[in-house]
Amino acid sequence: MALLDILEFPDPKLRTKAKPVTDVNDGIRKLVDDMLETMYDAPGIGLAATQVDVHKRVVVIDISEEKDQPLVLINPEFTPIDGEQEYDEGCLSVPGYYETVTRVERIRLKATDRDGNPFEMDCNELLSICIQHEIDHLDGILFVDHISKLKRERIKAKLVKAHKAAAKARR
Ligand code: GNR
Ligand code: NI
Repeated sequence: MALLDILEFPDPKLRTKAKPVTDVNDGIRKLVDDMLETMYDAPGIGLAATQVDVHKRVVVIDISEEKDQPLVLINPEFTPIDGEQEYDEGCLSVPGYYETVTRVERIRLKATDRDGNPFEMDCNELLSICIQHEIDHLDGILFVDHISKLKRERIKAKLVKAHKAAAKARR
């Protein structure tokens, strides 16, 4: 297992559209294990491969209190069922910032598990939010794309400044 580096906004690599996984093999399972370790270490409730600069459609999620219910989603897709919900979202790629995002409340998820078996499930509440947030990452979309341009540009400027200060401290 290994901890992976997480890309941060406004890194243009976060805009890459991830490619479908054609074969769930040991290389994909190694990526999944490294992503789970990275997500639990961060800590976060989800992580998309895009965030660790791997442009394959792989997501890990664990919204459980005990952090003992990992969910592995390969080639995830969702269809909206109904409703809308607002939630103060954060993102490991936008550290320190939280903004209210409106998303679909209930969705039907279709994905493949770590053994290559397809499955479907209906999701609501936080799990639904997290799945939509992670699938956005695979399409190069961040939660800040769902808020006003003014707020997004403010967050961008602050993160660029923080990245410059961090780079300077490292020299
Ligand atoms: O850890 C995370 N928390 C979170 C809170 C509200 C909505 C979405 C999320 S996902 C985020 C981890 C992350 O950045 N996943 O891509
Ligand atoms: Ni995120």
